[in-house]
Amino acid sequence: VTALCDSPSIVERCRALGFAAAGVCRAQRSPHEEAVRQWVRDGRHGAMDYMADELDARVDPAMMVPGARSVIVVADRYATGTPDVRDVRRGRVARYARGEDYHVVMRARLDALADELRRTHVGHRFRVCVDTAPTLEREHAERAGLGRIGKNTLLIGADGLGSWLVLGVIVTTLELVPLPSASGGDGSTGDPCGSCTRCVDACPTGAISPWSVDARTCLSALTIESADAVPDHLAAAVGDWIFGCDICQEVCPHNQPTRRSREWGAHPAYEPYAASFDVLEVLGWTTDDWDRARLHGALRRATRDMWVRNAALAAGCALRERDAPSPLTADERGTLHARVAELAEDVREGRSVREAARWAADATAGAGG
Ligand code: B12
Ligand code: SF4
Ligand code: SF4
Repeated sequence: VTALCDSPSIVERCRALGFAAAGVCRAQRSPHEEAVRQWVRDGRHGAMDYMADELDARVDPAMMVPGARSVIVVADRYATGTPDVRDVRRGRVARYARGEDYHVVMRARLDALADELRRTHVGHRFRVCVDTAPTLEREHAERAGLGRIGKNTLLIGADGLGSWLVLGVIVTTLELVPLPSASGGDGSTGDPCGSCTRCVDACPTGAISPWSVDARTCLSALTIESADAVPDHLAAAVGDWIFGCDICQEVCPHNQPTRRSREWGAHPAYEPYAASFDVLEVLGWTTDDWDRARLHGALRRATRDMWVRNAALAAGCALRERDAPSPLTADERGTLHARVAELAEDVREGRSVREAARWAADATAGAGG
């Protein structure tokens, strides 16, 4: 086993740990600091109050880990982007959450790496972070050569790797020499989009302006991060998403299957076991049912009320859907409509659930929405 003495040996160890891509960059203050602060000033962080906290640390790793000199960045590929077989009776889960919880899967391996580094580099600090600390993971990844940031704000790996990636970092006081082409790709930097605007055009709520996402309207934020009622004008955009949204990645040319992209595969831990949920079933969930559904940590980020609210929105969309590939039968429409009408009147339910159910019940029970 080689000692982890330099960047190439660390990247090699990351690959051995099963990461699709890994790299090293200097810990530096964000050149986009002002864009980050403006995003928060504009309220584009929506319900995520934590994004307004610790901004100084978020834009400067040395504020998070005093004396930070380098960042080790890794990526797991969690999906290949195979199109879903869709059915309006089932609410889709965003691909990153369909298998095991990436926070757990990545953290276990990054902790092992950090422990090894602590033994070889006594006196240095190594802080592991998978969404768990205020830092700009995509920016570190871009700088470490894992890919480039697209207009949808996601990190797109080079050479067919695409954006079905989750990221993790180790911020350290250790001085490491950056490896710009560590992704195994062409190491190129700059704009991966050119004149393409597919994600901007396809986003059902218009949440994307190039290189910025508005979390007040992004379905991912509305279904996973916000416990509030979803305004009527956004409800119809939910479609068949019950947890998160993948549209801005599904349409991206960098995620279309090619021979090279197929070779990358996906890490086996993310093999889907919860790709979609029966909408009517979720509409009937009690808190105990939610608990018993064996949702992993990432899926439990949405509470029982949020799941039921999301299911009510998906039900409203299914009831309004005229051209679905597998439209509801008259009986199914009746049952779904009765359930949302019941929820809308149930005073034991919170406002977000009742409002979503009321919006769904506004669709007529008969054929044609
Ligand atoms: C908050 C957050 C969200 C929010 C806000 C999204 C956002 N774009 O910021 C919400 C809830 C909407 C969200 C949704 C999703 N998220 Co999220 N999210 C985060 C989190 C925790 C922080 C992101 C952040 O710092 N935002 C701050 C704002 C200011 O960033 P920004 O607007 O993108 O601006 C930056 C750049 O665009 C750049 N920039 C600004 N101007 C310009 C101009 C040019 C030309 C360029 C090149 C760059 C540039 O400067 C800014 C600073 O870097 C990160 C984890 C982390 N700690 O990094 C995960 C993270 C970004 N999310 C992730 C994922 C998987 C998702 C979803 C795909 C999940 C889903 N399917 O539902 C969606 C995708 C939606 C989307 N298009 O962004 C992954 C992304 C992996 C990847 N390939 O990039 C991350 C990295 C989590 C992880 N550990 O893997 N997320
Ligand atoms: S995740 Fe969905 S709603 Fe959010 S920016 Fe992407 S396409 Fe738009
Ligand atoms: S869809 Fe087009 S504009 Fe959007 S990230 Fe992909 S290449 Fe860039």
